[in-house]
Formats: sequence, structure tokens, C-alpha cells
Amino acid sequence: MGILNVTPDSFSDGGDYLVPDTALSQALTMVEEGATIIDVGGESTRPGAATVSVEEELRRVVPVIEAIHSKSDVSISVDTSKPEVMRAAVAAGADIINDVRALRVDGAMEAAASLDVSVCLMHMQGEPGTMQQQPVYEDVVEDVISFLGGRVAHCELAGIPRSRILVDPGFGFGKNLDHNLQLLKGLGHFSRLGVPLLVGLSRKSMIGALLGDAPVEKRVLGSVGAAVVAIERGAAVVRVHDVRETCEALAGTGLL
Ligand code: 8Y4
Repeated sequence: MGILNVTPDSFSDGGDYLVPDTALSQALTMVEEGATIIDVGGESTRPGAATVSVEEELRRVVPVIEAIHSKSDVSISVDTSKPEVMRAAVAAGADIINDVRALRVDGAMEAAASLDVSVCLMHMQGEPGTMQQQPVYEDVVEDVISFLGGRVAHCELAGIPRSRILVDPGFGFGKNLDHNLQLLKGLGHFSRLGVPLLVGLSRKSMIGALLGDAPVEKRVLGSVGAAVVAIERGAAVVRVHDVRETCEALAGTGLL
């Protein structure tokens, strides 16, 4: 899964892909490099980022999804928590709803259930603005698995079949470095949930910290290594910025 940010404040790409045209060429490049899913996001979820209105999020993601859908058969996921954006994105050609709030926003579960698409349910403790202040777990692996199991059950009650559900431990979302390392070490336990696992570690602060406070642009090799480890431990999908490098490493280790 290649990451396509369409936020002006996205610190990882400098907001370079605001114009749908630029976003489209970036998406097509990632497809050539081996991406089979493009994740289009218009709401920055980094700690302290400003919230985005429904109108602004629609303005950012819908034209980009339409453009990718008209030029490529690649699967498109929409990174959103808002039911209105889910509906418009799917109408524009999105195949997957990637929700960091796991369909907990009012109306999101019903919206997703009414749409014939897959959903990725991510774990987050707290909300983006405050989630890194004091994350607390009894046992982070067990706590996250238990949360995700509950969300899968909610989805099934709402009419979303298990065959359309993915789960994600949510690296960096209300987790300190130790929590993130425990989750990566314990990734194999998530197979208990019986649905495919998606993992996003690319360029995150965990990688920066492990590399001695490396800046974002020096996190590529660490991110690629983390993606390989995640796939080796059972992940079905990795959400990455560096598609070419990640595919090459997976191919060279026999994992792709
Ligand atoms: C550098 C670059 C530092 C990126 C931090 C970040 C996930 C996700 C995000 C994830 C799923 C991010 C939308 C955070 N992370 N969706 N979204 N899983 N499913 N931060 O881990 O990339 S945004």
C-alpha cells in the first residue's frame, strides 16, 4: 500500500501533492513501483495537527480518487473517519475504507456497512491531538488485540462480513517506543483475530528513535527493514512511502 497524502501540512512530503495532477502522477509512479493499493488521505493524523472540515476533506480527496480511478485499476483506499467522506470516496472509485478510528465516529459504521467495500480497522488510544501524552496499557499486545476483536464483532453485527475486514495495531497512535516494539515483536499473535493484518511503520518516529533520532529523510532503510519484518511476522499489507525500495527488499527475501 503506497501512501498518498493530500494534506498541505503533511510533514513527510511537504504537501507537494495538493494539485490532483501531481497526486495522480505520484500514484501512478507507486503503481509502477509495485503498489497494489494507493491510500489517499486528506486529514493529517499527526500529533497536534489541525482538524479538517468535511468540505475541505472532500475537496482534497475526491478529485484525486476520481483521477486515479480513471487512469488505473489499482485498488484505492481512503484514509478517513468521516461517513460523508466514506460515501463520496466510494462513489468516486475507492475500494477500501482505511479508518484510524475503526468506525467509532457517529454514522461511520452504518456508512461503511451500506457500501460494498473493505474496511481497515486501526487501533488508536486517545485522539491524535493528545494520544502521545501518556499512553497506558496493561499488556499492549493483548489490549490491542482485544480492542480489534471487539471492533470486528461490531462490524459483523452491523452487516460487514469478516471477508471484508482488515485490522491494524496502529503503530505510533497512543503508543510509546516500548509499546511499539512490543507490538512489532508480538505481531504474530494478531493472527488469532482471523482477518488480514495491515501494518504502517513507514518513516514513523519509532524508526527515527531506534536510529538515534534520525530525521524523516533518513528513515528509509529502517522503514524497509521494518516492513520486511512485519510481512515475515504475518502482515498481509504494509502501508509505505517508499514503494520501490520496499518491494525490492520483499522480493529479495522471497516474501513477494
Ligand atoms: C513520518 C511519516 C512520521 C508518517 C509519521 C507518519 C497509519 C494509517 C497513518 C497506520 C493505517 C503516519 C492513515 C500516520 N498511519 N493507517 N494512517 N495504519 N491503517 N505518520 O499505521 O503515517 S498516518
